[in-house]
Amino acid sequence: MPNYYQPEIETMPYEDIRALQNERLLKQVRHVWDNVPYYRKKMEEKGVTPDDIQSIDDLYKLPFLSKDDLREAYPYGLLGMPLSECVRIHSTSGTTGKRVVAFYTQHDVDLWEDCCARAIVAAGGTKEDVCHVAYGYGLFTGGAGLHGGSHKVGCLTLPMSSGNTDRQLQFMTDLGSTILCCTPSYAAYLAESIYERGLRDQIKLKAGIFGAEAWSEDMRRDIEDKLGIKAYDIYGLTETSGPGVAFECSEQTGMHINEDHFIAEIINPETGEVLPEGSKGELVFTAITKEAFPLLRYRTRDICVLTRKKCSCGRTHVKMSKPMGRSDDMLIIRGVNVFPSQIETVLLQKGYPANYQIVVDRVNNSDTLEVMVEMTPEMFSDSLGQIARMEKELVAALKAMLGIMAKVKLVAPKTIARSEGKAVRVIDKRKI
Ligand code: DLL
Repeated sequence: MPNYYQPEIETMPYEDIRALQNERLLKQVRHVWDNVPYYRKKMEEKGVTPDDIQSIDDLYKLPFLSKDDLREAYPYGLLGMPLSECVRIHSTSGTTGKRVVAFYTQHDVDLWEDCCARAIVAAGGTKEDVCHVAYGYGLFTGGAGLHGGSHKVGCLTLPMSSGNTDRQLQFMTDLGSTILCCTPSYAAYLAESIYERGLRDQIKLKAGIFGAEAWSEDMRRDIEDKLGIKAYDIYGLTETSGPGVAFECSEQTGMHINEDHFIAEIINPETGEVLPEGSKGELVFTAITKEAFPLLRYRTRDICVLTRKKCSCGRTHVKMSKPMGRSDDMLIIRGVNVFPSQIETVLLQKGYPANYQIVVDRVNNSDTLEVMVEMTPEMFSDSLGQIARMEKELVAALKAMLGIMAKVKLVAPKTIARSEGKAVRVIDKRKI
C-alpha cells in the first residue's frame, strides 16, 4: 500500500488541483504586483495587470523570469516580504557570475519541509527510519531541505553533511541508517567504499533519495545493486526553495511535481511558446505559495517532459521526466548537440563506473572532445594492447550515440577525483 504524507493533497482529483492553483495564482500575482517592483515593471512593460490574470489559462501573458533577472535584482530586488519577516537565505552553487540568493519566511520553510517530507514518505520513510542526510549543509539547499523533511516525518535524522567518508560509514553501520540522502555521485562513491571495505552485510539501508544533478537509469541500477536499495530521484532548485519541488514514488517513472505549490509549464526554449503535454522543452515554474521569494514563470533551463498519465501510486500530481540535461549544459561540438548524460549512458552500458571527465577544447579552429574514463579494478590491465582495444571499442560506441568522434583515454582506478556534492563532469576549455 502506498503511503502519503498529505494524502488529501497528493491524491486530489485533477479538477480540484486546478481550482486550487487558480485561486492561489490570482492571489500570488496580486502579492507580487503589490510587493515586487522589479516584476511589476516587467508586467507593465508587457502591458499586463493582475486583472488580466483570471486563471491558469492566462499564465502565458505573464513575463518570464530568468537567472539573469535574479542576478540583476541581486540581492533584494525580488524580495516579496519585508526583510524582518525573513528567517533564512540559501544560495546557488553557481561558479560563474553573481550568486543567486533566495529568501524564506518561516511559512516558506514550513511548506518546503512539507514537500521534502512527501519525498521521504514516497520513498517508504516512516518515523521508524534513520535518515542519513549527506547532502551539504550550509548555503546549498540539499542538507537543510531533507533535514527539515526528515524531522517532519519523525525519522531519526543524522545531519552528516557531505564529506568525511570514514565517519559516514561509521555512523551508517553503528546507527543503522535506513535512508540515505545525497547526490547520486556521492552515493556511487559511498557504494564503492562500502563494497571495498566489505561492509555490505553491516549496512541496513533500504532506500536512497538522490538528486541535485543529472543521473542516468544505468547509474540508478548500479547504485541499487551495489547497496541493495531502491534509489529515488528528487528534484528542485534554490530559486524555487530547494529539493522537493518534485520527487519519485514507488513507480520510479518520473517525479511528481508538488502542484499545490508550483505550476509547471513546458516551453520552447528558443521562442518561449508554451508546448502541449508530452512535449520536450524547458521547464518553467510559477511558485504560488511562496511569500519571500515569489517567482512567477521562472525559466529553469532544465529540459524535460511532463505527463499526466495515471500513476500506480495513486498520486495525481503531474510527473516530470528526469531532466535530459540543461539547455545551458548542452555542448555544441563541431555543430552537434552533445549532452554529458549521453556519454554517461554509454559508459555505464559498457560496464565502466560513473567516474569520468569530459574535456572540450578548440585546436586549429576545430572542436575536440576527450573523455577520460576510469577502469574498474577488474578491467585494469598492464597490457597496452588490451587497453587500446577497450578504448577503440568505446570510441565506436560513443560515435554511435553522439554521431561524432571522441578521443577516449582510459585511466587507472581511483585517478579521477570523487565528488562529495555535485560532480564536475565537464571542462570546457573553449570558455576559459
Ligand atoms: O540542486 C536542489 C536540490 C538539492 C535538488 C538536493 C535535489 C536534491 P541548485 O543547486 O540550485 O539546487 O541546482 C538546481 O540542479 O536546475 C537542475 O539542473 C539540477 N538538478 C536538481 N535536481 C536534479 C535531478 C539543487 N534530480 C539545478 N536531476 C536544477 C537532474 C537536477 N538535475
